[in-house]
Amino acid sequence: MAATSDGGVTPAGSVDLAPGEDANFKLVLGTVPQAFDVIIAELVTDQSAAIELRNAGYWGVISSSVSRDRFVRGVIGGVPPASTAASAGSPAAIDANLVCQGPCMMFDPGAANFYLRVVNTGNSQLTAQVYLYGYDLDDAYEPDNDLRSGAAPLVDGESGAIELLGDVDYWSAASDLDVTISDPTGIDVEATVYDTCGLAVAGPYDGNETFSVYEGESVRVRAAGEVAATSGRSAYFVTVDPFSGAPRDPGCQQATANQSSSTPVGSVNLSGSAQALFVLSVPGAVRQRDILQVEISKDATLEVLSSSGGSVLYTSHSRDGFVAGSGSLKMAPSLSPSAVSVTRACGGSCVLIHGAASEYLVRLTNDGSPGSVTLYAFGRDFDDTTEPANDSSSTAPVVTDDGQGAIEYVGDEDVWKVVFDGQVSFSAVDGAIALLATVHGTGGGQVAGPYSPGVEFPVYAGEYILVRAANPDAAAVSGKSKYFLF
Ligand SMILES: [Ca+2]
Ligand SMILES: [Ca+2]
Ligand SMILES: [Ca+2]
Ligand SMILES: [Ca+2]
Repeated sequence: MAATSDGGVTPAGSVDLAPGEDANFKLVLGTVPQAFDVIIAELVTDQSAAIELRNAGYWGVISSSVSRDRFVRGVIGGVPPASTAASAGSPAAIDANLVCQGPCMMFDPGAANFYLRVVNTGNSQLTAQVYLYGYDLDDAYEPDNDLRSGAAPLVDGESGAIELLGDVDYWSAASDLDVTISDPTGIDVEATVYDTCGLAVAGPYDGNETFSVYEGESVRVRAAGEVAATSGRSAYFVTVDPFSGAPRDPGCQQATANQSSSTPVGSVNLSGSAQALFVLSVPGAVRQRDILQVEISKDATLEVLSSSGGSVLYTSHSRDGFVAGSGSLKMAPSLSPSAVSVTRACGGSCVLIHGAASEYLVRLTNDGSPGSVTLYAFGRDFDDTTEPANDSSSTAPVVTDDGQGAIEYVGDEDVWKVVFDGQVSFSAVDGAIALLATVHGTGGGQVAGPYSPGVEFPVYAGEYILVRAANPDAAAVSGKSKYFLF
């Protein structure tokens, strides 16, 4: 059965089916997909019937329809399964209509091949014509509105349609508004509000439900379920009313990392255990520094997530350190205070990242005490001055009488070369995260240890000492991870 380009004026084929009988057509789309947004397959009948769009191998059902009101992904219950192999169809064209005249579906074919199966699900003979034609989507904002960046403005009386399975339509608010998205006559829709950072902040709301949208936010409209329909059954309308001012928790803010440890990149007032979100952009000049330090002005939960807002990469609950993932840090037993001055401390929870990405999501969860929380995010050099040479035994520094380093980022390992036979004293700053030292032979194999800070151990010329965090997922600012090898 060949697709037509006349907008559905000419039928592409016909069926004459006894109750329970089906017919199969191999679809010949030719150049029609290049000339139109989508293909419509439609059976013109008021009788009980089903159509199924099947894949190139025939047995996979892509979508189904038993009504002019909608089509759904996959099969529809109650339609008898195919029991015979597909038969090849024959040619022809259609009738341009926003509303189908029987079971119908729209699909974007790409370069794939398809079969159409027509089933008589009624109790009497079904004689009907089948149309297969190229069609341009009626939603004027397609396909730009598939992305938030291509959202159309929310204006009273505007409309859109969910004409394809999986279609999403974004709308943007230029001012504070109350919005209602009407339910289409054929399918149900739902609306979700996204903040200026693209994070879902309210909804989903059903069709005909009124909700508030703040300036700069976006509304995403999609079908409630895996369903779509031609515009006559999937069109929805936008109603805009004066803002009713329902308050909402502080939304997301944009922040840009800098190179100053004393210049905040953002702040937020938080009460109780409220949360705040920042989308943190990290400019190239900051990424080129050794460390990106993300720090807040109090000991509360600081999480650094991948930019999509998906997985938690790092978590810090206090200035004492941080861990990869969402666990919490176990502290080493406190040692006697060190006489050596501490290089750097954080003023609150902080996370240090070596090899920063261009964007993160930063989430703060308040500790219960109300007040303003300040966010810092800055690029800086390692405090550990033997980085990155100490990452490899071939460039490792020599243990002299004042070897010192720090485990500043998750995964940091520091290798030291031994050039004498004797004793080495291993110590760390008071309150440091748990650290370990191991002794390795010239071939790299471990020959002694692990040792914890506060011990002396024997070493021989030619050996190496490796220092790392006891928890391989933990690290801390140098004031909480600095160690000494005497
Ligand atoms: Ca649409
Ligand atoms: Ca869309
Ligand atoms: Ca180090
Ligand atoms: Ca290192």
